[in-house]
Amino acid sequence: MDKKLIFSGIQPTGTFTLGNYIGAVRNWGPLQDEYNCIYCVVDLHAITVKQEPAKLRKNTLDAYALLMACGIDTEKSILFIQSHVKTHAELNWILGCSTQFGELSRMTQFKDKSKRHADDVNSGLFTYPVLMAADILAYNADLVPVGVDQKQHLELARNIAQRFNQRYGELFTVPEPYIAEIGAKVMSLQEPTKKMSKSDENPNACILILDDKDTIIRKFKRAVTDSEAEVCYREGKDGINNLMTIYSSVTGKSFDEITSEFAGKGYGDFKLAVGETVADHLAPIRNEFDRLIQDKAYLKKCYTEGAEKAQRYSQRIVSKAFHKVGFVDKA
Ligand code: AQP
Repeated sequence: MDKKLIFSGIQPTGTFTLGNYIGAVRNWGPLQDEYNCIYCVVDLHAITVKQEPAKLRKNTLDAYALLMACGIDTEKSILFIQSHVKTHAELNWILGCSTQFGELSRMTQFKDKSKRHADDVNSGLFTYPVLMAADILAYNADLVPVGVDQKQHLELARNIAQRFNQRYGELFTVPEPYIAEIGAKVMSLQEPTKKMSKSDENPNACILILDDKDTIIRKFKRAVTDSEAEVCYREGKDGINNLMTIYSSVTGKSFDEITSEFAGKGYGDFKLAVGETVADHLAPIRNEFDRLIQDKAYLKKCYTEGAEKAQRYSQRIVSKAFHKVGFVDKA
């Protein structure tokens, strides 16, 4: 039987956080042996909030190299930059005409981001999930590994695919989410009821995967917890629950094992252990990133080849969509 197809993307809106890593990117590498994988840096999505052009260009290259440093192998997977492949924007338009205003208005990410960026509630921010549907459907992906925060967008992509298929005849695969059991939502270290985000203005709120060891330990030491002193996973202990989730997903230990390990010890010991473990886990990624980012020619070769493969792959599906909606075929 043919291998199933995986698609996922990440925005180059800053260095990846530990949330991006644990909730999504870390799982992408191991999937390459079992599935055909297509991954991309979604720079078109990034400009739905204001970006400084030079910084966006740098962040995009960094994100590409970081994905490689996290284990994406360009010999096994297609890895490319979204704006290099024109089918995404083309299919975005077609799918936008099969998406209702009301559906988009219900998206919680739009509500959150339009509050956070109240001076720039642009139409790209509103139609972001349509472009995300186009990213996925242009490849007829079966599975989409994402963090829990993207589940609602994926539901919408499924609805859009079904609606198009009903209206114009079968074309799109209806994709399934692929969500990690532990760490699907890593929370802010400063406000543990809020998800950890690259664009958080408080640098202590998130661990960046390129932070050095001292910085990582310092941020964990400052993490907001509670006034008890018991390391256990319980409702209401949001800060500790988050640290336990992080520790568990990096060490593979269960919550019970973690509770036993820190029985009789204070939060200080626990935070230090989490910090050291995370820093040691991320060190090889930082080293590999430092090596890759020096070699711009190699990166260029990889992303150029990746875009060519992605264009060829998606063009077949998007041309069929053009035909189905009634556009005259190009000679
Ligand atoms: N805190 C998180 N916990 C688990 N998974 C997360 N993801 C994001 N934050 C967490 C997952 O990371 C993947 C890539 O996300 P993205 O960059 O495309 O967009 P995002 O979800 O908007 O991520 P950020 O970090 O919050 O970016 P900004 O601040 O720019 O909006 C997705 O699979 C996402 O689920």
